[in-house]
Amino acid sequence: MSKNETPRDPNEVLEEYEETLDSVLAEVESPDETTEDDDISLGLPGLSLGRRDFMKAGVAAGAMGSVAGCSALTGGGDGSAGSQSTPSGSGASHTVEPGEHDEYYGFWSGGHSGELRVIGIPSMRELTRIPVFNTDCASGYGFTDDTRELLEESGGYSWGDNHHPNLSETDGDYDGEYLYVNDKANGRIARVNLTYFETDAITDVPNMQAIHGCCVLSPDTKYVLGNGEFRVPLPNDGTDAKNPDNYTSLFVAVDPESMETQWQVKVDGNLDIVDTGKEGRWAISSAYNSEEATDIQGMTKDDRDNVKAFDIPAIEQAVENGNYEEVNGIPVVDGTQESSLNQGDRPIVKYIPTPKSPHCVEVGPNGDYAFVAGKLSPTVTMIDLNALADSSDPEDVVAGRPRVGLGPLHTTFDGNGHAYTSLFIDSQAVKWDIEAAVEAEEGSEDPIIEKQDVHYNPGHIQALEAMTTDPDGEWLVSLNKLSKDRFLPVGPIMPDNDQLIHIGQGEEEMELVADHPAYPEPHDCVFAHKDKIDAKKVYDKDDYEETYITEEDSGVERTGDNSVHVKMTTKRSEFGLPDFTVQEGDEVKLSTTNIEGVQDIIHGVAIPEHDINYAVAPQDTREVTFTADDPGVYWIYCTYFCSALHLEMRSRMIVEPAEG
Ligand code: K7E
Ligand code: CUA
Repeated sequence: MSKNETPRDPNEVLEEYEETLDSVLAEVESPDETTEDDDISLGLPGLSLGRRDFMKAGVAAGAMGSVAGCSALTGGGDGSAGSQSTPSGSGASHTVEPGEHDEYYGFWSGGHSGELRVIGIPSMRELTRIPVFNTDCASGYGFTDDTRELLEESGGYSWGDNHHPNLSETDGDYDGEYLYVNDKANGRIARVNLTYFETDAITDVPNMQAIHGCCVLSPDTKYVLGNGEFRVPLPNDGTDAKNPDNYTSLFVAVDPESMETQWQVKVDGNLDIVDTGKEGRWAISSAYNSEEATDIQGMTKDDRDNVKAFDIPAIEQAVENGNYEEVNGIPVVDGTQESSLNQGDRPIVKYIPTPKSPHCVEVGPNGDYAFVAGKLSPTVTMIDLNALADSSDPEDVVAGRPRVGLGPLHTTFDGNGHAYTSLFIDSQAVKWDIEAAVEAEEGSEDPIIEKQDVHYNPGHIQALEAMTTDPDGEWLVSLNKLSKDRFLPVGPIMPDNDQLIHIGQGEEEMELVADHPAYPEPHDCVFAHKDKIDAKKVYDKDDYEETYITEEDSGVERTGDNSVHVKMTTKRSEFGLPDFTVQEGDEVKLSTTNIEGVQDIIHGVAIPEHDINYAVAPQDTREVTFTADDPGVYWIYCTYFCSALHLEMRSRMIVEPAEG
């Protein structure tokens, strides 16, 4: 909007949004029908909205940033369906006493913050953060030589948008080795080493722009798989830029060890989220743009989109037979509907028609069904993975389609026959019976057991170890996009709200137990029992490449006319060198080893006015290379409060003026 244009009435904007949403939800019967029961007063004189409109208002409020009267939400409500208080309930406690440990690790994607967060369950305490696509001042990730190179060699971007964290699996269970996560923004996949909780590899996947869906191929992590969401020309080099018909979406397989791109499959429409069956054969991807349009009206035009079922061994066979085109060094297999590879009795990609613009795919614990949440359709489509191989009519593979509520996005499982689906528009978690949904007619609400209000507009929903073959039940987290009135106001950019819900073993009612504000913006999370992760507390120097430095090694070595290598140790409470001298213009390589063997004694190496600060954990060695441009004295100091003499833990870098 230009400066002198009159700002629009927020209510007008809201109305316009509602009209758009109504038009895309046209297939929902009587969408505006509300009952007495559902009425929620907004607390504004003369204004009363139905439950559905109330939640929609929430969505629009988030998009617009400000809506008059939004703050009145706290005063409103008649205590019915939208009650915002925490229920007294059955007394399920998520308290972890001081000094006690959580039962589970939760790994949260950090969205466009680029980082991951590690949160203990059930306490919801934040344990640490793992920088992945961002730089991080506290750890020095992106500042030390190895981590800076990692970011530079994977594209040199300063941010990423991680959505889907996945733990490596052996025999369908978490093996605690690695976590893989996508970067939606720049088409990358990163790996985090769970021995040290550090990012150790990032692959910039060729030919793809937005990698949205990301998962590992169960049961043994043969590949890390990624979905291309944004259609782009192939190759995206300026040709066909104005010809969207020729854009394409790719599905990619990355090797989990080498992190190299193995092959890609080109499809019709686009690709959104992906999960795999439990037997290593099927990867199921949702999609929302079978129209292949470039604007929202076009993308939501058709009543059907296609879920794609990738037959992994069939694709591998095609690659082996040389049935591909090589683009930027990667074999790209043609998986479009017209492709000859899809005409025989073993097509490489099956296209399964699904109601309008579905969102997520999650495969249930026993691997029988893939659950495709409708997003714009109020249903979840269950795809029978056992029927996929032999069925020629794609409709035959639909095992059930319960009507669960408005805006279903994601589904999770308790391992006791129940599915839990997040309802973005209704702001609820709905619990339903999987087998009852198979028995029931399409569109039936009978399988629904219970609905729990959440606050507000949930995206992912995740129960303990729900992505393994043997989920643990007990706790579920609803990752809500908006918190609105749930926390003290902190300015217009409000936290998200991750809510902890007790589900027990599925026999009890769901109970909301805790709100947890989250910095923007988590999408998904994954939980592993603490016994499955073996995090080291001290580095093993055999695990890294840099040369370990002893106290005797501390010193300055001139390595060229304009370069020096400074080596020094760190320990309580001194650096290996009280001072060192370099010449103006020298390229300085500074190597530091923390020679302590005691856990939790970290030293920081900060150099003022040189943009350098990094952590060195016990027995770790880190290197940083920089240019000493300005003559002068620079106090190097320790940034981790390591001892009573921490403030005295200093060294001096003296930069002598160049001669002449
Ligand atoms: Cu639904 Cu990127 Cu998994 Cu966000 S995605 S919510
Ligand atoms: Cu070392 Cu503070």
